[in-house]
Amino acid sequence: GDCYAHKRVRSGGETFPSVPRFLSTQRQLYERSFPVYKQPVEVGFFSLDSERNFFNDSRQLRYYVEPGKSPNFSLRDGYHDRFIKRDEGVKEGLDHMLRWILENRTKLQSKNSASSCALGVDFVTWRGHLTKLLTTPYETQEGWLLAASKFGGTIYISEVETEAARVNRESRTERHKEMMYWGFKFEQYICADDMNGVPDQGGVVNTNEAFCTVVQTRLSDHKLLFSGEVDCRDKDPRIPAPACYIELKTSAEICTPKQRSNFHRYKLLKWWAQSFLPGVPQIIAGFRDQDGIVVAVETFHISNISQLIKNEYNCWKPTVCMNFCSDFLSFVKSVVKEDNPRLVHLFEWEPHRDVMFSVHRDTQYTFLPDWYVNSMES
Ligand code: 0WD
Ligand code: CA
Repeated sequence: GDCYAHKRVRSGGETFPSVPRFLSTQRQLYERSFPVYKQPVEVGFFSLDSERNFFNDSRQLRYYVEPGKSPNFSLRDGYHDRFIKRDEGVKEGLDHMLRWILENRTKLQSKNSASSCALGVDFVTWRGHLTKLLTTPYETQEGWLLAASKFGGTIYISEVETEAARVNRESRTERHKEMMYWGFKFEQYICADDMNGVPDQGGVVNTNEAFCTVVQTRLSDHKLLFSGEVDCRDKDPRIPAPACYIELKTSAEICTPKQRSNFHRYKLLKWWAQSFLPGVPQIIAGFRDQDGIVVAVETFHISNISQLIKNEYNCWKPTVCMNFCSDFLSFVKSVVKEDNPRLVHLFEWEPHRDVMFSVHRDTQYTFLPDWYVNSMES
């Protein structure tokens, strides 16, 4: 018969009336049929300019200009003299998204008017936080901390930097810092500011600038509203968002079967998760050598990635990623019951462990700003 001790459980530690205290991240628990994931719909967008000012428009949206198969871009160019880096010590939390919500709430409310809660969605967060959830069952290096607060019936989820991530950030080598620039430089080589323009390869790279799409969708019974940064779009104005968007990536050139296998097993998982969530259909990847020269450019269609990886032994599965995310959101809903913008449940996870949480009232973890709470309540 059943031996409970040998059964694998997704979540447990219940005390009456059944609030689970942890959530397992073991892959095999999430190998079931693919959950419902509605086609993401773009409900809006916003821009952050060179000084990180918010604009409720698409002024920072750029246009893709095809680079050709082997373009010889030097990604090191401009690192010392034409690079303005965003201050990563400034923690913005969900603020830009909240600003967008305030300025567009009538649009959202009329769209979701049948719903009981104010915004008509269960969760508000950044796309990047959801990407971390999708990849959790396969992650062995980096843990995460996600703060959650319920306000007006919606649960807001905002990342908190882990100690380990802070130490890593503050101890990057000069080489690593330069390599982080390479991805932004690649964008500059193939993006134009105007539909009929050409890339300005001699311009300044400023990582304060961003264009973000805001999409609405549903995962199982979780209505989601999230925003993600988009690198550029196809020039053809007939393609609607988010199908017109293109994600740009750089990666080390692949020279050996081992490197190809690692690329499929680790990098494609992160690339797939990030673009699948907002419905971005393709990735343009620049493969570069040790000296930061782009030696090849390849297109990856998100819908083909799961086929590409099927030959890898013991590889990641999209269904595990999506089912884990869905179960995590159910877990959060079961834990975060009190509607209170100053109350934070801090969900924490370390590789090879279960997801746990702790409770914080009116502490430094409170992240919904007064300007947002007051404005939503009036
Ligand atoms: O303060 C924080 N802890 C975070 C802020 C964490 C995650 C995101 N953000 C903000 C950023 O300010 C950025 O404007 O959200 C925006 C992007 O959100 P996202 O799309 O949800 O983030 P993600 O999918 O992780 O990253 C998308 C792109 C990255 O491109 P690549 O190709 O490397 O994945 O956004 C950029 C980066 O170019 N990016 C950031 N830019 C500034 N600050 C950050 C960040 N912390 N994280 C990613
Ligand atoms: Ca990118």
